Amino acid sequence: MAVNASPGICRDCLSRPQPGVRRCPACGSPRVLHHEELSSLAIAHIDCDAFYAAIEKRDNPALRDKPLIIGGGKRGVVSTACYIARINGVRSAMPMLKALEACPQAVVLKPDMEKYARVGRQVREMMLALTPLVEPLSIDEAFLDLSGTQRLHGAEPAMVLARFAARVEKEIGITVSVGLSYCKFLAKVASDRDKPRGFSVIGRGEALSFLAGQPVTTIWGVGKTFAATLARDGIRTIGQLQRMERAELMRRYGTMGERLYSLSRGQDTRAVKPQGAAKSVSSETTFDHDIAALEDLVPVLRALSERVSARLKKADIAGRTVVLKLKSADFRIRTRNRQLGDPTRLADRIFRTGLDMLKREVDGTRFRLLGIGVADLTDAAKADPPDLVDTLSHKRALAEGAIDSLREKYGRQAVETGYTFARARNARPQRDR
Ligand code: DCP
Ligand code: MG
Repeated sequence: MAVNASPGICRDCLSRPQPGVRRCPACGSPRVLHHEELSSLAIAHIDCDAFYAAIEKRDNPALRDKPLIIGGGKRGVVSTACYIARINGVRSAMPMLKALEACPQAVVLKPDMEKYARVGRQVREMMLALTPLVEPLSIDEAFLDLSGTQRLHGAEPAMVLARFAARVEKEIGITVSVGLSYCKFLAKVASDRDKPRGFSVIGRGEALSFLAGQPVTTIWGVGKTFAATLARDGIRTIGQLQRMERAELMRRYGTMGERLYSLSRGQDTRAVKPQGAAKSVSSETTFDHDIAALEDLVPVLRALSERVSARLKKADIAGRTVVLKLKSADFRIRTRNRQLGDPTRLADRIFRTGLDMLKREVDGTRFRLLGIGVADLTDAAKADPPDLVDTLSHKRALAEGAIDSLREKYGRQAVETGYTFARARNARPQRDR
């Protein structure tokens, strides 16, 4: 690391040790944070440590030094294990029997969800006191965007976060781990790097070299299956992705290739979206009779796409990911999604993307529900750029604008497109989300 020009932060007494000083001169703590970009990074991911277990230990100090497993209940699996139990090999989602084989001396408690939700809300309220831009991901974790809050807090985001972590310990009695970076992807990766009671920073300057050594599964959205696909192509590390061209990645992996390209280079422009902001706009319908045939599903899909589009246009927003939802006669839910090159609010693009996914799902299965929607919402400014959309769909976009204005004048039924005209006779009224 290069020379640290700015002072560090003592995570225990919150003083500012001089650059490079490892042990806090004020309190003697070794938990001193230094990073060259400490004063400029503002996107954080905060995740509570061994959340359920930490709450139970707080409420019963006799459990403090014992291995503790929260779980059992209906599914018979581990919800979480404290870090002592983890040393013995216990993991979340492990069958309880296996967990107790690994750690027979563990204390097991059934989850008390109401209590955990209450603590989760408390933590969230403390986050909201720092910035309105808090995006919860689950009961115990959230993204925070602290850009532009320096004057309000009289300190840079890193210090605000260090104070926050100390305050959660003191006032709520559990610990958190903080990841600080310039984008969501790396903030989340960072928070996981130094658990528990961690504070990890990934700056712009080190993003590429840090990522190069990571496995592809570090990338958001790369699960076991996709990692296996990449491994078959000889790709195991993010460094390998960094050396590939965008076109090559897109040719091989479609829209996922685009994500591999940008995230492998530490490029992630997703904004922190506060709670309450809509996450998706969708519309779905349950049929009176189950439908298996594509030609019967298509008009429904078209009508639903138009509803979604109308709501996007009204709210002046657009979505970058099209989501298809199907429920089969035996109540199994399938969702498929596809990311577009640019956000859209056009019924035609939503429909065509949905149709493409729908075609792959039609295999004789009888469906009782069909839904379509868009996620990854953005404002409409960047939606459907005419120069990037191919000429044909540009014409369709213009036609769609014309249809919209006619409908505005004369009502929805005034203009039926070829698809909705044949609207399935057996669709019930739609439900919007
Ligand atoms: N949880 C669960 N089942 C899982 C994973 C998690 O019930 N398979 C619950 C229990 C956790 C809580 O959600 O306490 C938060 O999930 P995390 O993945 O953040 O796990 P922990 O907070 O327990 O541990 P860590 O310190 O790794 O964040
Ligand atoms: Mg957690």
